[in-house]
Amino acid sequence: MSQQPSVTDRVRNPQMRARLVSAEQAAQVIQPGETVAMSGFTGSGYPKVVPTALADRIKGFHDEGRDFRIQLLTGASTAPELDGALAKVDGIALRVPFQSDPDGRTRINNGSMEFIDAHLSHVGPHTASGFYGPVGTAVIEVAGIREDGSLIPGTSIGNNQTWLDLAEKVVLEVNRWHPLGVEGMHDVYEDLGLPPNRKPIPLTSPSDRIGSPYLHVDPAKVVAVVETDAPDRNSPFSPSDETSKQIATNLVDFLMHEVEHGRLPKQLLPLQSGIGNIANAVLEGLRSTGLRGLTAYTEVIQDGMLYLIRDGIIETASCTGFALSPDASEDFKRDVEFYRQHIIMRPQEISNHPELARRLGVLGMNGMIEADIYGNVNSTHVMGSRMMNGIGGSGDFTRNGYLTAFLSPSVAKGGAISAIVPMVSHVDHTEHDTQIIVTEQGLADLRGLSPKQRAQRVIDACAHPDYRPMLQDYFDRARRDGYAQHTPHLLTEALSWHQRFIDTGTMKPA
Ligand code: 0RQ
Repeated sequence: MSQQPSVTDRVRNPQMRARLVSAEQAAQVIQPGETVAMSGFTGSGYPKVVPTALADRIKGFHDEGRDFRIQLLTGASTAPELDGALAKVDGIALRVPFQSDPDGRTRINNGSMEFIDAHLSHVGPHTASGFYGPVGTAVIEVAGIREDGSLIPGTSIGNNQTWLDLAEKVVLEVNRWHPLGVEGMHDVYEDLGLPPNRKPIPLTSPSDRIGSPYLHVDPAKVVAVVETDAPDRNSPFSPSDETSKQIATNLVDFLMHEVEHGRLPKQLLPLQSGIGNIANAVLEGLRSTGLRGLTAYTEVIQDGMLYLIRDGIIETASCTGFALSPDASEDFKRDVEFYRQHIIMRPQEISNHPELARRLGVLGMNGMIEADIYGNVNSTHVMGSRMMNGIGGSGDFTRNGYLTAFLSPSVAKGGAISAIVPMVSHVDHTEHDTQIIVTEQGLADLRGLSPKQRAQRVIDACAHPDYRPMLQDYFDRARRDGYAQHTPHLLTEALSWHQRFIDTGTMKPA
């Protein structure tokens, strides 16, 4: 029988050890109506047992006909044990700033849960400025508590330092699942301040370390410490399909063309990559280019990026969290000493900082729901109304990066929806920010083009052949009959494709 490691391995501070309680006891500190700030970023480093115990407590209240809902802040999306458990019992009145849980999505879209979809770099400073009211309790997962009471972060940092600073009460979940070898991988820069007291952030390369490897908390605020041993969400990746591979090929060919023409350096620029199969296919595609010594300045490391680090193609990656499959997660844990030399985890205010994205010249690559012919992009809303996940970090990087691309299959739902439309049904990224649009059909480089030039490029390069003639017809008639000719539109028709889908189940005319 394997010997259970002693509590002192992970909770080395005696004062904190004295606060060890069960998850159920810890959940008692959270009161109805509180704003609760939890750790967690794209399914990594979120508390695993207190949220579930809180959900049970909330259900008990509801069964007795009593109100109990909270305002929930996190870094980004979490997992079924947190977002899922609380959404299922109708325990969340307001959610900020990003979530991808199916039950949460249903509640947001049936109107029973409010959701504020915020740029991830904004959430910490906006909470510190009081935009979301006072924070009652912070529930933060860590890998360990040191003798001096400082905290060893786990697989994400997100807004944790801000939550620890702002909350009245703090609950810590110490999770043995995190390898102790993560100690030293983090770089918590705390000197951010708010206007008018902000200073330049002294970071000039993705590999710079400018802060402390530890999180800090006033021990007097720590009301409960809970031990856990549970894995991050770690969902498996399906292998890239032909469409994702073609999108990746189109983008990678373009990047190599830019290198050949001296518009990008041989090591490219610090990569920022969204998550999902297309992003993974792009990272895979970079492997075959022969490029080495790359860097990443991104928010999430997923499988493709981890393996580029393992194989020496990416030298340093800066992030705030992980989104790994079970296999990649095992790889990370097994070789954590190696990865610690190549990965730096930072607060999301730093990983997604607009000024740093601009100065480092990030090369951004994110998914989208739809783009219009002029280059406006919708990352969040299906048919203008139904929230998918949220803007996440896509705006932080798109507005401020050096070269930024949006990637999507040209059609969705078996061809019933065109991802290229006359006018987007919701705008997250404007035509002023969008530079490159890529589908499996091709790539439109919109830099240096006027609106009408952009429209023709997007129709020719990116539209699916089933929709290309319809888009060309719309554009031609808008140029002939539109109110004005700078950005020609036919306003009564501009959103008619979306209405047709709602009415008939397809954007294609009968
Ligand atoms: O729906 O799951 O029901 O089949 O959207 O689409 O093609 O699998 O692509 O997983 O990359 O997601 C924009 C949602 C794309 C994502 C979005 C439907 C499609 C499918 C997923 P099903 P795909 P992806 C880093 C950066 C915003 C946040 C961001 C996202 C589902 O990339 O959330 O960039 N981005 N963060 O069928 C109706 C359309 C559609 C559509 C796709 N035009 N109309 N449905 N779908 N296009 C990470 C963080 O910031 C944390």
